[in-house]
Amino acid sequence: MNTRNLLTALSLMAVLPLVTSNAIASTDDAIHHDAIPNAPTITEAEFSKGTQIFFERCAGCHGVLRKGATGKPLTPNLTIDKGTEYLKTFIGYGSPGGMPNFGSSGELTEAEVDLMARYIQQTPVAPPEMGMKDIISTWKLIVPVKDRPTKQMNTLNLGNLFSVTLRDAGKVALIDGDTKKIITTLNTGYAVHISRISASGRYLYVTGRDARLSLIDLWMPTPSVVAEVKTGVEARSIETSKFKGWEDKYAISGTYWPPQYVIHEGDTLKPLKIVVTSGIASETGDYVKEARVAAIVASHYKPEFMVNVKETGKVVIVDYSDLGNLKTTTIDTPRFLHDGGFESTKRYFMDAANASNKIAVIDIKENKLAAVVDVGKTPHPGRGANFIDPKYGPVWATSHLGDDTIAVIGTDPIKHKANAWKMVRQIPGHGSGSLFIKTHPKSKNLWVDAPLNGDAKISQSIGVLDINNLEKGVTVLPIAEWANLGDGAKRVVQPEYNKAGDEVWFSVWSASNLKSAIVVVDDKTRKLKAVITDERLVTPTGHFNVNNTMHDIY
Ligand code: DHE
Repeated sequence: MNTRNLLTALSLMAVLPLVTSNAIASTDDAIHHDAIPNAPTITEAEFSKGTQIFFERCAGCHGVLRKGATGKPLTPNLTIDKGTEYLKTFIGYGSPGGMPNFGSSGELTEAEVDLMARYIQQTPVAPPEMGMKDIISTWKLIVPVKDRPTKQMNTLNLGNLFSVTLRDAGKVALIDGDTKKIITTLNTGYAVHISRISASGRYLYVTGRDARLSLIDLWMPTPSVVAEVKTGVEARSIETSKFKGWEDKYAISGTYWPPQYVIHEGDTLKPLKIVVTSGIASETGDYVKEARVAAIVASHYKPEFMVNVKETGKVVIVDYSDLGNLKTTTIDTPRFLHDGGFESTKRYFMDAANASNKIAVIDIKENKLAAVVDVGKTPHPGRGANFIDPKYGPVWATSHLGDDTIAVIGTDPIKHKANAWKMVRQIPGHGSGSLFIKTHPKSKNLWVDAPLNGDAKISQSIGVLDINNLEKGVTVLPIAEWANLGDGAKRVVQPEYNKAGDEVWFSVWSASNLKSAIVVVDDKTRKLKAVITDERLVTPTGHFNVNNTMHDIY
């Protein structure tokens, strides 16, 4: 484990003793006494290690309380019946439904797979809640606004800058899209998840999986972190106010744990308002404590954020024009909401309800559910891809975690009414285990990855389709082979365009002790343009172009 992971684990452990666990302080080889008498034997030391591994690798899909969402529920009433051997096979080899192969990929050792199979048969631990006092005590204003530049103090072409997640290093790398050189790497939270950019293009917001938010001022002579705050123990989303007149005013962060969202001052991250998302689920009427905040998007039409509450199947539209009298509209959708993005006019939010195999279409002008579209198994669009289909007009597309199809949905209810909110095509993609799909208004290519596919040939390559000839099917490009990194498990993840829309960037994501790379492909010729390698490029995953992220171009 690297030092950073160790520190994170230690800080997490510092939190967990406050927790409703049955653990008793004891020596390392003491047996953990679980509330469930027939849970398999596990020592206190193993239980602590299991808690750490579960947080780092499993909680994202299965939930802190293990009640399930993208992944299956793993509560002891279910896992004990399955037994340790069965669970070991699942953890070791994964499943076609999207469970990663933690054992055969080398991410967990045989002993760790065995430990985790026993760990998930114990009673889950619930980390503590965090209120305003707890959150504000973590807030660090590193450079106050008055001490920051009043104009851009560097000569960088900020629109073509990429913020690259260095997952296991707990950093982001800022890469100059023109020269392909790393400008700087900056310390952020553990396993950074996404970067988002303020409406003016000046501030970059980064969230760690550990809910540490970092605010980076791109106008500094060398862009640097000017504020930080920790809003919980698990998070995936951050967004900023984009409506005219509200540029850079607010940021909003969502946490998986505690289940809530926080509105922050845009230029300092000071927390201003916390709203808890636990509540009643849309389809079942059940009370859900762990109702986690997944994707958040910002309206360009009104001073509003759209907040996905995963387990309750609700999109909460938050009007940020008056925080003291907060107005919200709650839209019931199928569950479980995960990620999504706008169609080309940005009036409709195409929102993946992944466990229901559906896309919920939210009309953010009228603030209501416009449609629900059946797609393939476990849609996972990232932000999706918008293009003009030669037959069906304007469309938005998603690929899937659970099958190898691409769903193409008509998005123009005015000129192509008959196709609107219908899956007009279901075409073969690159393989199941896909996470992201992308195109650009200037491109005729549709790129689709499959990093979680069990076949290394598929997870290490990319599929590309010609938008004007979708029937022709996928052409496969061996991206990892082009990176020429040698042996070792790797995954090719997330197509992302440069500002001009003539290059596509991919991460070749290897283990933290192996070499990784960013591969840049010429969009027109589909030929290799550049391979970015650098010893600082540790486990690159998401990479976010400033201009495209700022304007929601995808
Ligand atoms: Fe992500 C986006 C959650 C695993 C890379 N991921 C998102 C979003 C959510 C999410 C809710 C949308 C944020 C938004 O738009 O506001 N991701 C989760 C999980 O819960 C999950 C399944 C499991 C976990 O433990 O985190 C998960 N994600 C991964 C990965 O393993 C990836 C490939 C590598 C990594 O860095 O962890 C990964 N997720 C990404 C990326 C985006 C993302 C690159 C942004 C895509 C975009 O184009 O905006």
